[in-house]
Amino acid sequence: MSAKGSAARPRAAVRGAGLGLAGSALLLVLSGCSLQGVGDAFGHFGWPGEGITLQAHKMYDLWIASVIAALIVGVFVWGLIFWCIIRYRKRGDELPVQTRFNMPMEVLYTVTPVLIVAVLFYYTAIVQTDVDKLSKNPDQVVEVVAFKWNWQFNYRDGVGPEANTVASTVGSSDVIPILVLPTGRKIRFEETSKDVIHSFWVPEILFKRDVFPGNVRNTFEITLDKEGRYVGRCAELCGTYHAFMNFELVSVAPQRFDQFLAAKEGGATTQEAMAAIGFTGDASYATTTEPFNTRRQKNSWNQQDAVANGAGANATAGK
Ligand SMILES: [Cu+2]
Repeated sequence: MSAKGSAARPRAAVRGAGLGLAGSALLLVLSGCSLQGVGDAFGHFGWPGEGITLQAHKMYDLWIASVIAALIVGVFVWGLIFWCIIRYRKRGDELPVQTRFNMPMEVLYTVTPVLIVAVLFYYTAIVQTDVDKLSKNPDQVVEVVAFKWNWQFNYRDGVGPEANTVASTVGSSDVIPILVLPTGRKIRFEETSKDVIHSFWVPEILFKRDVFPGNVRNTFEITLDKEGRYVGRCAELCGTYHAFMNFELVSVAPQRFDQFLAAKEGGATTQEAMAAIGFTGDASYATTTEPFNTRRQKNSWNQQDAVANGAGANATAGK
């Protein structure tokens, strides 16, 4: 190999890597146009779905774009590995020079990951800041009160602990609590717990936040952009019946939400208020999940246990 040839090769490697990176960046920008389409085609790359809030869509796009970037880098690296294996395979017993090209290579594999991490960090920081943003005047404030093992949702007339509750809905061992909320409005959640740490989680919001006892009011905001009924869960192991601490989010058009809230403020029960906006009969109760009391009785061994111990789910849940 001539001296000229050996000098040209590292430059070619650096140029190739640069082209690869530029190509990756370009592809990433182009793919931004149809991240949803790419996600749909590949089962969202393990993400639960596109989500039902404006904030969820941003997190979804970040996830899909990051996976695409990781795949591009991965394919590029795999290509380099196989190229090296084939191009520099053993041809004789003579060892090649062991230190050739080491400086450019070391610079390359230090600078490239730092660049990749910096780009990922930049976009993550932007999306995180956006998701955590609180507006000055949210359209609707909901106080989430968690307790072992159920939920109470208080519709408030302002922000902070000093605001008043204008309507409220609470779950029991017989009825799943229903949280009706409007689409297209900024909804602020203020979370507080009566006992231990719980976690407020609707998978389709692609976001969950712990509910603390004491003076900490964990707060976040979302804007729903899709109507529907979605199961909500406690995502923090909080005790024996943690797994059954479900609720239902019912996302409706703003006009229907106003009717619902007016009915509640007028003294209607949650089921009556649901009926007032068209959810009559069984639809006035949760449709995505059922009370844990009922589920326990379906498991015959659980029921026998409960009877033998003289402590049914009812007795525990009521407290
Ligand atoms: Cu809990």
